[in-house]
Amino acid sequence: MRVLILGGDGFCGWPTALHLSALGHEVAIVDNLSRRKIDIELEVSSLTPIRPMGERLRAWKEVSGKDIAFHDIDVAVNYQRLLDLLEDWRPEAVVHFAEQRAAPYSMKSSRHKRYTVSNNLNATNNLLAAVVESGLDIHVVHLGTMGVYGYGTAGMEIPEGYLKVQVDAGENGLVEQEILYPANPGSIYHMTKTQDQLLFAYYAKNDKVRATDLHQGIVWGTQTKETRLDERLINRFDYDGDYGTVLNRFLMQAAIGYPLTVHGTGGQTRAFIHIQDSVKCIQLAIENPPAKGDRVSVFNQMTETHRVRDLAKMISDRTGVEVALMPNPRNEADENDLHVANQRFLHLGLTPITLSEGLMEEVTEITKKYADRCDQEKIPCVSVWSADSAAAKAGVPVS
Ligand code: NAD
Ligand code: USQ
Repeated sequence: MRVLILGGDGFCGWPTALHLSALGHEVAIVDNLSRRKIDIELEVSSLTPIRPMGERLRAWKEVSGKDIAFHDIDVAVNYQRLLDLLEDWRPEAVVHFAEQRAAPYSMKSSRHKRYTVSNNLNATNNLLAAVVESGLDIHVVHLGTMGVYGYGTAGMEIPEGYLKVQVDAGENGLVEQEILYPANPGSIYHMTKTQDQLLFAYYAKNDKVRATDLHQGIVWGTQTKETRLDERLINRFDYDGDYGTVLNRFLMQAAIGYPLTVHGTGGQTRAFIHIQDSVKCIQLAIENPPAKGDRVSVFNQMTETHRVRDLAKMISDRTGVEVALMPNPRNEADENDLHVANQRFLHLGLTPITLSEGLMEEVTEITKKYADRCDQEKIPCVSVWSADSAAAKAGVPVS
């Protein structure tokens, strides 16, 4: 299959491109390198020494004998170049990772909010409009987020995208409907993903675009089978207060003896998936497209849930590093339960990789190996959600 990967230079996109290429798919990458430019803005860099795109692709050719083409296109801005590429290369599937994905970055200032909204919504709308204008039958696979459901305790298992509801319609009795699960975003970034959902629903209904939306949990780990093959293929590892995600941050903090930065009480429960399973899920999604005319196919792309303080305790018990309870810079529930349905991927054959000593050890090894690249001043989360959480600006532990 010909698969175009938008955002193929990123943390999830790069290992996905290699995985699909290794399986024999013809792969091309589109990326405007905005994530690398944001590193320059934030004066931070991936803990792992990621190579420039040209070197990555030459190394992959040497290692695998396979070519991956690269196109430097801003899909949120350069609609015509995206359309020309679809018409010339005629992909059968497009995997869409090309969005600004950090909640803290999206909350830094009004400029960051506006950039995130404009980048993410235009990227998605441009892709869908270009698929329609090309007249090609292209399956669009989008990386969404578990965060579209919100993080209150739902009191039920979160279904895969759709919720059955019964409405009391008076004399018409009870009306049953299946609706998109009510959106409840916790940041401007998560809000863009809830709006992406409506774009997919609309284009699937109106233009019969085949669309799959993957509601992904927090991705942890860094290496996959393919990125391990050569140092030059190494994947990105974000550890800073804006882009670093919780489990990878804790593993990295433990490796350098930095107290684990738990926000608030650490009572937040979140969904997780290892990067190796993430690339496998994307493979399964492109191999199982919805029929033309179907509604958007939604999968919950996660394998396990954990409470933040439990993760911290487990890592602290393993390594002896202390836990520091920090004022929470976000507006989010202090405590929540989370139960998530993920049967759709399990039925397609996913055998989940769950948190294991071995995989945590691999992350620890990598973070130790590159510890000298860590700028400890970049570890605290200094992006605050509102004046209420401004006290957190100081980044001072409360215990
Ligand atoms: P990332 O920032 O590492 O990668 C995104 C890539 O897209 C970057 O290389 C960036 O340069 C590119 N990009 C952004 N805007 C673009 C544009 N307008 N035109 C072209 N390229 C553009 O992020 P990631 O961690 O790989 O996440 C990929 C996707 O998966 C995101 O949409 C994110 O919301 C979703 N996701 C990520 C996680 C996670 O834990 N990392 C979890 C759930 C969902
Ligand atoms: N947290 C800490 N300490 C830290 C960092 C985070 O306690 O040092 C807490 C946060 O307050 C939050 C939880 O850990 O309660 C998760 O934060 P995170 O930064 O790991 O994840 P999040 O902001 O939700 O975003 C990440 C990705 C995003 C993706 C999302 C999936 O950056 O692209 O959409 O995970 S999900 O969380 O399932 O919505």
